[in-house]
Order: sequence, then structure tokens, then C-alpha cells
Amino acid sequence: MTLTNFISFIGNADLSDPVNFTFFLGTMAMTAASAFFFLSLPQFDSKWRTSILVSGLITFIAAVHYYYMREAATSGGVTTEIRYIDWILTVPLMCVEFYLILKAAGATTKHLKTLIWASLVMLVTGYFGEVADGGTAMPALWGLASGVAYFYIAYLIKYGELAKLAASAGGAVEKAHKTLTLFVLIGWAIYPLGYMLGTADGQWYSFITAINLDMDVVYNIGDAINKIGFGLVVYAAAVASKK
Ligand SMILES: *C/C=C(C)/C=C/C=C(C)/C=C/C1=C(C)CCCC1(C)C
Repeated sequence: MTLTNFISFIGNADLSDPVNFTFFLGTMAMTAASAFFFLSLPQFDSKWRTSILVSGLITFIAAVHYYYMREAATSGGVTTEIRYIDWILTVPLMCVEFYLILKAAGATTKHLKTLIWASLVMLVTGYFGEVADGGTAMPALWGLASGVAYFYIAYLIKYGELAKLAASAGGAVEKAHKTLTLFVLIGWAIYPLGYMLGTADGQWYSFITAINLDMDVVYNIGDAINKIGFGLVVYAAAVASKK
């Protein structure tokens, strides 16, 4: 990136605005994380390389979408569609991470497909809720449907067959599965909060706007934790299993 490009990248954006600022920081952080994951690839053997590659793909896909969301946000446009296209690509890849880590322990493509389908239901219903008419009950209902799919995913990885496979594998694999599960239980719970903030208008949960945060800021924080953090857990597991 040349200096002139970089200046036009910042443009006239008011970086004291938390939405602009977190989109800007998010673009940089996702780009840096992708470089880190991709450049670390040669140090791992083939068993872990695909997992690290997927970590890099998740942050790279996010970096590209953040580039465009930052542009949309700073020029007063909407980010919803770009956000959901990003998620529809990256969340299934996170499901792939669970599968890859447990593959040697016996995870099958059937487990993977179930996770991916549930994640698609979670995201598509969430999208319908975000574009639904505020003031009607629709955002709450779509959000509920999305939440059910979310709990189903959490259940599958925490108590379902995947948890049993992880326990039987032990060692670095079990530890990584446990930490990634925490990301889904705690880190992913940030998103419904952002959704409620963004769709609160006329809903039973309109009290939530007492929290003075923009939906995009909450989503941006969630993405940084979940995409970069998740990738680093996989990276740490790969490093641990080298010893
Ligand atoms: C990298 C992006 C990630 C990990 C995105 C995750 C998104 C969610 C877990 C979204 C969940 C939602 C609900 C559980 C209910 C309300 C609607 C959503 C889509 C925000």
C-alpha cells in the first residue's frame, strides 16, 4: 500500500467515531492475523497445516469484508449484507475447524454437515431479523429462531458426540476443543447482544439501548475475539503437539 493509497484508505473518516475506528482497526487486525497464520504454515506438519490454513482463511475473508464495511460505514452506507456474507463464509469454516481437529479422533463429515446446517440456519434467520420491519414482532421472532440454532450448535460441541470424541482423544486435541467450545459459548454470545442493540426499536428488549453501544461496534469486537482468538487457539494446539 503506497502512502497515497493509505491516506485515501483513511479518507476523511472521523476516527473518533467508534464505528469507523473499530472497522479501521478490524481491517488491520484481520490482515495482520492472516499474514501471521499463512506465514506460519511451513513450520507445521501436514496433520495441522489444513487447520492453520483455515484459521488464515477465516481472518483473510474477514479482512476483505472489513475493508468494504469500513468503506460503507465511513460513507454512511449499510454494512448488513456485507456482514452476513462474511459470516456465511467464515462461520461454516469455524465448523470445519472443529471437524479437522477431531477428524483423527473419529469425527465424520456427518458431524460437519450438521454443524454447518445449524450455523446457516442461525445466520439466515438472523439476517431476516435484521432486515425485518422494526416495530413488528419479527426481529424478536427471527432472533429467537436464530438463538435456537445457536444453542443447538453449543449443545452439539459441548455435550454431543464431538465432546465425547475430544475426551477420548485427550492431550492437545481435547484442550483445544474445550477452549474452542468456550469461544462458542462466551465469545459467540456477544452477537445476540449486538443484534438486540441493533433491532431494539419497539421490541420487548428495547431496554437494552441503555447500553450505549452501536451494533456494529459490538459485532466488530465479537469478530476480533472470535476470528483471531479462535485461530490462535488452533495455532497454539498445533505448536503444543509439536513437542
Ligand atoms: C466470525 C463471525 C462469527 C463467529 C459470527 C457469529 C455469529 C453469531 C453467533 C450470531 C448469532 C445470532 C444469534 C444467536 C441471534 C440473533 C442473530 C444473530 C445472527 C446475531
